Amino acid sequence: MSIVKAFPKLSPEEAVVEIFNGATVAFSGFTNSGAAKAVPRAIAAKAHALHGRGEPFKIRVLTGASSGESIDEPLAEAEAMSYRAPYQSGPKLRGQINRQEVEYVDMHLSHLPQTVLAGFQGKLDFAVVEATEVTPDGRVYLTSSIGASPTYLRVADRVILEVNRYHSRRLREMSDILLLPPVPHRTPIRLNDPLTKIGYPYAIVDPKKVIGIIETDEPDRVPSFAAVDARSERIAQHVLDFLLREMHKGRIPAEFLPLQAGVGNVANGVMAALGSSPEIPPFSMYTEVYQDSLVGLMEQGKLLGASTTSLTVTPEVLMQIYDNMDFFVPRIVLRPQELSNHPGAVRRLGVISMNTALEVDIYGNVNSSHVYGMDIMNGIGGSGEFTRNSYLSIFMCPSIAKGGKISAVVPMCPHIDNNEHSVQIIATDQGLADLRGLGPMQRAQTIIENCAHPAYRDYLHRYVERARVGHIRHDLRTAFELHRNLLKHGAMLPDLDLSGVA
Ligand code: 0RQ
Repeated sequence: MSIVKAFPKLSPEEAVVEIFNGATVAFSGFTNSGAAKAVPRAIAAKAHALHGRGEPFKIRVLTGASSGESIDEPLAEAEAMSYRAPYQSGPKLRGQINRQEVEYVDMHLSHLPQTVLAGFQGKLDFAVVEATEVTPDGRVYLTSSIGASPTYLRVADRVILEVNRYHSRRLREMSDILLLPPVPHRTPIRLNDPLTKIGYPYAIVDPKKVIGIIETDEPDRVPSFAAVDARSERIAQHVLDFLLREMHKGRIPAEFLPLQAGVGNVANGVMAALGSSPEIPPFSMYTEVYQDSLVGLMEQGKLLGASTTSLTVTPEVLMQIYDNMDFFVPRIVLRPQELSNHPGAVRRLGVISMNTALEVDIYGNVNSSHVYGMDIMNGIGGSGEFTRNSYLSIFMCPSIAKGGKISAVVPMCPHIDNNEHSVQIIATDQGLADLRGLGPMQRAQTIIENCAHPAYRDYLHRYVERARVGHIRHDLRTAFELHRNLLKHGAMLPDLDLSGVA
C-alpha cells in the first residue's frame, strides 16, 4: 500500500511549521546511523530565519546517542538547541555545552527509553524518525539504527516520518523490536544468545499522531576511521595477549564470550587485532555499535554474529552490507538500545567489554567524559552499563595525550564515569594492569608500573608515598595538581622534557 495515500506527503519546511520555540523534539539516530536528516536541517533553517527577525527559537533535543553532522551540528550552528540528552560528540555542540549555552544531560543509554516512558524527561512534543517504510496502520520499519525510536514513536504527541529510500528495505529482517512494559509488569528478557530474536521487525506509531511523511534519499554521514596508529596497535596487542592468557587458564571458555567494543580508533584497532589472531576462536558480539572493521571479520567467518543497535559504518561499507543481505541478515540483529545495552542481558551472556578512557586514576577509577572534570568531551555512552555488568571489563587509552603534556594515569580522576568497583582491566600502550583481586596499594603499584608512561611514573610513585595513609591513600592538597598545572600551564608537568617522550 502506498505511504503517500495514507499520510500527507510534506516538504521538510512544511513538516516543521508546527515545531515551536521550547518544544521537546526526539530524533531517530544512534550515532549518525539512522538519524533524521531533512527535518533537522529544516529546523535549523527555521531557527536562522526567526533569529534573523529577532524572535527566540530553541528546542530541547533527544536522540538515541550522538548524531554529529546530521542533527547536532546543523542545530548547534543555528543556535537552535537549549537542551540535549543523552550523548553527543560534535565539536560545535561541545563548545556550546561547555560555555553553558546548552544544558546537557549525559546519560546511560539503556536508561533513556525507560526515563522517557516514565515521564522523567517531561512531555515529548515531537518525534522525528527515519524509516524505510510506514504502513497506514502505523507499522514503522526503521533504517540503520533502532536506538530509542520505538519509545519516541510511542510517547511523542506528534510524529514526523522521514522515509529514506537510500536504505535497504531488508533491514527489517535484522530488526528485533520490543518495548519493555512499564514497571512492575516486566518479565525476564529471554536473550540467551546474541542472535536470539524476541520482538517484531517494526516499531508502532498511532497513525493519528503522524503529521506527515518526507521522502529522502540520503546516506548516513558516518565518518571513516584514521588508520590504526602504533600506540593503538600496542594497546590492542596487550588486550589480545591478556585474552589469550585468560583462555589458556580456562577463565574464558573455549567457545569464547561475546565482545562489546566502544566507538573510536582504539576499539577499531583492538577488533582488527582480535580478528587477525589465529588463536582467538570465531566469536560473537553483544554491542551497541557495529563498526567498519566488523564487516571483514564477518566475511572471513571470524565474527559469527552481532547484536547491536546501530550499523555505524561508512556509506561504502553499508553498501557492502546491502549488496549482500542474504549473507548479513542471519548474522546481525538490530535492537532498541534498551535491549542492546541491557544490564541483565550483558550479565547473563558473560560479555567482555572494551571501552575507552580519557584518563584513569591509580586506583582504577575511569574518566571517559570530562577534561579536568569540567569540559565535556562526548559522554559516558554505553560504557557504564557494559562495564558494570560484564564478565570482564576492560578500559583502554593511550598512556599520554597531546605529545606527552597530558598523562592518562593521574592520582585522582576529577570526574568518574566508571569506578574501581566495576573496572577490572586497564590497558595502555605501556602495558596492562589486571586489577582483579587487588587492594588499593597493589592497584596503584600495578597501574603506575604497567600503564603509566615512564615520564610520569616517578611523580605518581612520589604522590603515593606522601599521601595520607588510609584504606586508599590520597593527598588531598595535590590530588589534582596535574590537572591544575594543565589548566594553568598547558602541561601536567611543565618542567618535563618532552623531547624524548613518544
Ligand atoms: O584530542 O581530538 O584534540 O586530538 O581527547 O582522544 O585518543 O583520539 O581517542 O577518539 O577514541 O576518544 C574517551 C573521548 C576517546 C571516546 C574518548 C584528547 C586527545 C584527543 C580524543 P584531539 P583519542 P578517541 C561508546 C561507549 C565514551 C565512553 C565510551 C569516548 C581527544 O572514546 O567518548 O567508550 N568514549 N562509550 O588528545 C585531555 C586527557 C585526554 C585528552 C585524550 N586525559 N585529557 N584530553 N585526550 N586523553 C560510545 C557510545 O555509546 C555511542
